[in-house]
Amino acid sequence: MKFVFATHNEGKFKEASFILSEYGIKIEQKPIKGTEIQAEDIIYVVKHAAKNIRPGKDVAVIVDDAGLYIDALNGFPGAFSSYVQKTIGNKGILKLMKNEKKRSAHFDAAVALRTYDKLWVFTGRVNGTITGQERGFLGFGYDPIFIPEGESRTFAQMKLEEKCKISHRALALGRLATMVRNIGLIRQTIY
Ligand code: ITT
Repeated sequence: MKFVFATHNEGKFKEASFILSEYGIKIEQKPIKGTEIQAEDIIYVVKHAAKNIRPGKDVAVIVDDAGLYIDALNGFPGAFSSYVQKTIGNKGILKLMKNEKKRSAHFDAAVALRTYDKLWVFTGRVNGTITGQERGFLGFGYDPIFIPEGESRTFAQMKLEEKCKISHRALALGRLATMVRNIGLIRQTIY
């Protein structure tokens, strides 16, 4: 089975490659994602995108949609994280959070696996807090303003391997990979 990871986002692809390689799954990047609708629920978004992809019998396509949910902003930007990152960006978010004492937030990831005749969705969440200013240059997107629970560094101050031990994406893809192995979509060789 060939695994294709449908995204335009290079950072996401690098993380997914690392996470899934730990489970013996190799992926190829393709900038296809079906039609992406704007909806409040990332599970719905990912399901819709994956439904519109029709892979051949020997291909499985993975679609990933993620969002940052800030409690003091009632869950904003959430499912609209992509648009908000492109428009006001991290600086805009920090401005909205200026003087805000409540800094709690979480990242959610929803990943869909689409085969010729089936569709599965898995999710992952990481809780954390929003910083006062951007910190770090690694990662992508909102990483410089998010500190995961139990850490003092932002995701952008962590190496990819460190972020990928605890991230929303690692949890969701870990669940996907476990299912893939359980149903035998790939066969592991045990020496
Ligand atoms: P594709 O739709 O092509 O996969 P995208 O960047 O639009 O790429 P999403 O809609 O899933 O992906 O992401 C929403 C926004 O959240 C986007 O601006 C990302 O940069 C950001 N984002 C997603 N995962 C993230 C992560 O692990 N760390 C920081 N920011 C992230």
